[in-house]
Amino acid sequence: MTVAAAKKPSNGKPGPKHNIEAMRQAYYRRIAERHMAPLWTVMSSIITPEPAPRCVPVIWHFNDVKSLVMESGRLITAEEAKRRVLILENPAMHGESRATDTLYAGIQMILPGEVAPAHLHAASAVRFVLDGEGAYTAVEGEKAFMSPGDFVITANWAAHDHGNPSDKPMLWLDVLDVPTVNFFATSFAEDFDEPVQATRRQDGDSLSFYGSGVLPDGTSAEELNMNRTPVINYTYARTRPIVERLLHAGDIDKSHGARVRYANPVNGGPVLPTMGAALAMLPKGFCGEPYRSTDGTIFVCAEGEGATHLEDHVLAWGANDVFVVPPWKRYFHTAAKQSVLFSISDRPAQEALGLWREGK
Ligand code: 1HN
Repeated sequence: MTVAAAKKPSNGKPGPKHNIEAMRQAYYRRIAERHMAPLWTVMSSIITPEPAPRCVPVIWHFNDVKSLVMESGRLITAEEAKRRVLILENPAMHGESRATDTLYAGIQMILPGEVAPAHLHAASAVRFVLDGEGAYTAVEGEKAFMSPGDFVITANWAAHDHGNPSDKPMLWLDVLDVPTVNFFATSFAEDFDEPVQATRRQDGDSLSFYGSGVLPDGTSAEELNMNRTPVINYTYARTRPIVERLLHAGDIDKSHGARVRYANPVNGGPVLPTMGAALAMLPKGFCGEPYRSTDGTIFVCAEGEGATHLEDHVLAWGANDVFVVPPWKRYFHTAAKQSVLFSISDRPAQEALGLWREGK
């Protein structure tokens, strides 16, 4: 029905229901042509009373993942691919390269003798090592030789390349803030001048200089206030004994177990402004209290066996399985064996914006 055909109410008030509805629809079509829309038809879907994430709970079991990732090694080299990665796609967002609403995740594999050429970009990356020994990530001239459980950081605009001088393939989980960077339309990227960066520091220098209770003399105020950590590798060899100590000390959070967050050792802040990570040890038989928070979280089981229970899902995990807990979904962990869970989320970004919230 056109506007002309809709009967005009004589008293100036809205007319019979069918008339007013037809008039509204015609009006909406007219304003749409001018790139406008009525708020009152969408208000409750854009201002939801509670978070309405798109991502759903999902788990990738390492046995499947490893054999499929290894197969890619026969199809393309790391050099041709630049990064030989299988993206972990959230089933609710196929084709969008997202594990959660705000985070990208993938499994990267590098074969003995391969190099993944140096580049740099606005997105920040973290890696959690799953399998192999002795491949490295070079970040701004420091090669971090990696072992399973290591947590390696490539902050935004830090030049980075990977190489594998060992005799075993290495696999790791990459998590990047790519969807966040692209939400703000702030992506920039460049290839580095050389495919392999010249080594300017020894493996472990960044930890030794900035994460050992001393600081290089002359560390500037600017370096003290950086919004990202100067440490590029938080090794499992150092962090695991700390959560074990917490466990033995009885310092066990009722929901999260004996947990530490990875911190910028210079100022206590998160490792990156956009992403924060934690490592937790759950004692055998642990049954956590339900918890929820607004940060969508990617977990990796570093050791052990257990399950994460959500309202309508049970994610049963073992070593190297990767799984997603969506924002504001209530969950609790159970551990059949003593277990270690690594987790990463967008919590620092939410906190910086005053949005982060947690609850039972
Ligand atoms: C990247 O630079 C790496 O450097 C891995 O290893 C995964 C996914 C999207 C964009 C850049 C890497 C990536 C990535």
